[in-house]
Amino acid sequence: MPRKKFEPGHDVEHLSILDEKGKLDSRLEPEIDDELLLKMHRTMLFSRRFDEALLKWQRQGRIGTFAPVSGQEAAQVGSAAVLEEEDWMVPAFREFAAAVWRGTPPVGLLLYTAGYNEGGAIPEEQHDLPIAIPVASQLVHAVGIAYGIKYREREQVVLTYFGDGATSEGDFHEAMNMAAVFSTPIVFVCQNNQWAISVPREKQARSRTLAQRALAYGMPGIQVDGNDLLAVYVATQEAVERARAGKGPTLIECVTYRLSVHTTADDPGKYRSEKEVKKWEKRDPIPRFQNYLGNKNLLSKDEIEKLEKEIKEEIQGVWHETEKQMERLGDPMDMFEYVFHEMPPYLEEQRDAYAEFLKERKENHDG
Ligand SMILES: Cc1ncc(C[n+]2csc(CCOP(=O)(O)OP(=O)(O)O)c2C)c(N)n1
Ligand SMILES: [Mg+2]
Repeated sequence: MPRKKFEPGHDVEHLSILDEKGKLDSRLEPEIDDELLLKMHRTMLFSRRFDEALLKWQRQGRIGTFAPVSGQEAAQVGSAAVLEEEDWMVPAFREFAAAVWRGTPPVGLLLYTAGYNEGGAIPEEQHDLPIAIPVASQLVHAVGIAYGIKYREREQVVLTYFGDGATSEGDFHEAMNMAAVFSTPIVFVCQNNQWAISVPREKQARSRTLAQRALAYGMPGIQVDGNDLLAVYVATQEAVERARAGKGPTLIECVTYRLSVHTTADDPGKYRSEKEVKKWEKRDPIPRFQNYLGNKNLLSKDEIEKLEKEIKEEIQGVWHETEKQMERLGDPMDMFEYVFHEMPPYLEEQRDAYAEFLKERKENHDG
């Protein structure tokens, strides 16, 4: 036969369990204990309110730029919640909700956005990598960790986050290929939030889904409603189980939306319509999940109100604590640290000149 069809080995599915109107497909409902459901809800709500506070503080000139998470809380919390403590989480730059879930203190996140490098430090026992700004660069690091886990015959899994825009980077393809060829224990979570700054999803790839890119590398790929926490949780659980059982990587495409600005340095009004934003506001992952919890008699309107109040106070506390820490942190000489083990001579020269400059300035000031 001169022509025959190849079977790609995997199918690409779309998974949705709780639709945007809050209707549950009970056949697909996962068994998650109540305490975990409520903890996931609290983390999503905290992340949304923290995001809003950060934006306000940035507009007031108190902190620097950051990449808001609003709209993507279910994609992050629903996936991070599947990990065990000893697993690894490798973020890009928008993963504040996942970081909070993993135990990063919000004070650290706030310090980081205020420009204090101390805030970027991950507690030693926490298996997370720091924020990675160069798009898709974290994916190769994540595969390296997964390869190390396999080599040492450990039972850990790596979960790494990236955006729709990152799938056009060479690093994405290199990471996917190596992960599959060496059957490493890794889950790739693509948060397809429809935009890479001002570049829309359609200009990113011609393929119908981003999930189907997995097929070319010989790994399973699934697309989920990324604003449906239950669907994200189920798909991640399947992928993590597969990885832990030595069956290799998975690509999960979470279809979601960035409800806020790309970063505080951008004006989305210049490239996307109000109508589009309104459409996605109706698909907000948080009220949808609240409906679900309400229908299960786990969370009442009064309890939500109480929680909102508690979170507001907590966030005020985070600000006060951060302000206190800012008084004692932030040596400008730190900018010369942490990149080179042995500093190149030209940087040594700059460091010494800067130290001299600071000394003179202080003497003039004191004098
Ligand atoms: C290698 C590299 N190129 C360009 C940039 C500038 N940049 C920052 S975020 C971004 C878009 C990323 O889009 P996506 O991967 O969809 O993630 P999102 O911001 O939507 O979460 C770009 C181009 C960068 N940080 N790194
Ligand atoms: Mg994007």
